Amino acid sequence: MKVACDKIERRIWNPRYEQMSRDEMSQLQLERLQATLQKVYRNVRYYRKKFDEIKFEPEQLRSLEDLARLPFTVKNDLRDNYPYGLFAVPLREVVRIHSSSGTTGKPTVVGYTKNDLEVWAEVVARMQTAAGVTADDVVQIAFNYGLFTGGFGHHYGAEKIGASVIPSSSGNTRKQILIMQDYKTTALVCTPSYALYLAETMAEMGVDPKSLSLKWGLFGAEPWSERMREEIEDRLYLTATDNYGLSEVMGPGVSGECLCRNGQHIADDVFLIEVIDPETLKPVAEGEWGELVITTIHKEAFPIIRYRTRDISRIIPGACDCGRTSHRLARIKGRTDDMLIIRGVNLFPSQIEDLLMRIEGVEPHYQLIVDRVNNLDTLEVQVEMNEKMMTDMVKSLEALQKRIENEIRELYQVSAKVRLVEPRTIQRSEGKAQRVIDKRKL
Ligand code: DLL
Repeated sequence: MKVACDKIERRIWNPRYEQMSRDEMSQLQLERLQATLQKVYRNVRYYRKKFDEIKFEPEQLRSLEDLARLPFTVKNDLRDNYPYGLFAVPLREVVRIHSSSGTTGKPTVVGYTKNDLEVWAEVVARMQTAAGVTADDVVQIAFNYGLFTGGFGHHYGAEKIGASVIPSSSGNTRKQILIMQDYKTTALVCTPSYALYLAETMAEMGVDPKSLSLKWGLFGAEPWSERMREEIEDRLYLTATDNYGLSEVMGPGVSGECLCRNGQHIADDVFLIEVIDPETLKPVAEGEWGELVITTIHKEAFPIIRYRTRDISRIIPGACDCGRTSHRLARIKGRTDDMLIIRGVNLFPSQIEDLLMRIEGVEPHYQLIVDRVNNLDTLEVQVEMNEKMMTDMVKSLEALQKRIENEIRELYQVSAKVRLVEPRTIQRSEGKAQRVIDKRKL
């Protein structure tokens, strides 16, 4: 169910910042960047050392372009300074701590002052308003509440808007659906893969999604494709938007789509985003794809300078029809560390997803198994067939497998083996889906 962009009532949470002229915004960014650099130079030994090494003093920053002179910060720098080494205020002023575990090594720890929590709630309120949420909505937050930033991050934004918030957290899928029914949830907040899992469980329970009150779906925290959006909208009868963030720079709230759904609006007064070529580390041309590098310019406890996110996106040039003046991010294609290199060909799981979603007879549940056999990379795509396919097409299974294999080869020049598996055999996720099992790394 799509809402046409020109037919929607355009609510903007904070017109002063969301509709600021680009010149005024650049000036504000410069001032906030200068203040941030002063602060980290004074208070964080790690940054002082890095700046001293290149003989950079914060006063030397005269323009936003000068930021490119500074070194990057990477995840390992956070780990090396575990747990509090990069905090820019004494722990006494920190009122909240989150962390993200990742798959290897020590977790990364981030902190927030009272004011940081205010700013966080503010940017999330803007993003949720852009996605349709108002004080009249009942917002069910099915993200984990805990060290992960998804639950608490969305929670305080929705409360700030004045919506009725249901902190259902993740898991308990059947109970989530009962809550949705009984409490008349109008906005669902979770990962896109969990939204699909909810739809599937509804079908099992005999709950008709049309009988629910869902209007808005705010999905994020993992890569997903445009076709996955269509699938979720068709199954859940809501309007789905994408939103992005990461714990190292704050959590959800970095950017989010408005109902025009033509890129995610960045909270430019809080985050400075550069796009670089991950090989040369130089900025890409305007509008080109590359790795996002984020500097926070309005944080107290845990400011971060030129953080290499590993996320691949691009800035969409031009203005949005919604009236916001902010820069916009294209849908995140994936992470450089999730990018598969199969016999030299680069491939993101989201590209396979996009292809699979166009093929009749298969479900949007898939997993990619990568291995190395006799020194050659192999890719197996496991994808579930739907019930109908199971019953009436046993003969043509092989043909379908071949068809998908051919399409992958034609589109991405990768030879993959496709294995159609029975419905409900691929593990469902209550949070971020695991799309890739790379046995080469095990
Ligand atoms: O996932 C924060 C978040 C929570 C964002 C809820 C949106 C909604 P982390 O656990 O630190 O934080 O993971 C951050 O997840 O670097 C991306 O690789 C990925 N990611 C987040 N949002 C999106 C998105 C939260 N909309 C990492 N599309 C990021 C694609 C996303 N990838």
